[in-house]
Amino acid sequence: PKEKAPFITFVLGGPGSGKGTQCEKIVETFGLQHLSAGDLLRREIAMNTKNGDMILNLIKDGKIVPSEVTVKLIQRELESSDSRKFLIDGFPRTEENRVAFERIIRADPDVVLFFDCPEEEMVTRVLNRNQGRIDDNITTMKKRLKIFNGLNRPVIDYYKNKGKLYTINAVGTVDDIFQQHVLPIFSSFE
Ligand code: UP5
Ligand code: MG
Repeated sequence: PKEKAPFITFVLGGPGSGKGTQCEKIVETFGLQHLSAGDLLRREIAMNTKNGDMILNLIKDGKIVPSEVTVKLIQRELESSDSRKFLIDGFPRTEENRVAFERIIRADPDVVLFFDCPEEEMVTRVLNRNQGRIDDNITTMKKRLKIFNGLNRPVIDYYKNKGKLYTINAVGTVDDIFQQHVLPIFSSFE
């Protein structure tokens, strides 16, 4: 018998909007598996795989890694997991990413979260993070914001039109954002 399709949530929002932070809280409470596209790409750099150098050069410049590469990394994680519920964080970043996911994975997200955060707040958060990310500097951050506004906004609009988008006000404390905005969404799916 064919297995039931997994429950997929895409987690979108600008750089530093709090996607990763809120995903950790969702994992703690609801036990979904967290797949951060950025983390998967950074792991390729760290492991020096054949695409590692190419990925590093794109991330350094805030640019988008070719869809094929990112989707294959996500596919590997989905297929090797025992989980049936996934948070895919920071993907799809472009319409081309979205179409590649649909074509290769043959699945659609059930839910799309959008962490809506003012630019100046995102800049402050990213520049204060201090975890040694090569793209956490003001020059790259400006490029990341530009690419977010130009390429990711159309993806967000696409899911809004499909009725799948939950826009979350990403300003406030981590716990308040989770309790007030994120928790009710996932509670309704339990
Ligand atoms: N913080 C979090 N919440 C806070 C709050 N409510 N109040 C105050 N501070 C808060 O948070 C960022 C910082 O803010 C942290 O220090 C946190 O403690 C604090 P975080 O949860 O990390 O935010 P997040 O939205 O995850 O920010 P991140 O920088 O990870 O977002 P990006 O979308 O820029 O990064 P990502 O890793 O997804 O992508 C990096 C690069 O990889 C991209 O620029 C691109 O080059 C490449 N990429 C692709 O090419 N394709 C992909 O599909 C994905 C990535
Ligand atoms: Mg992140």
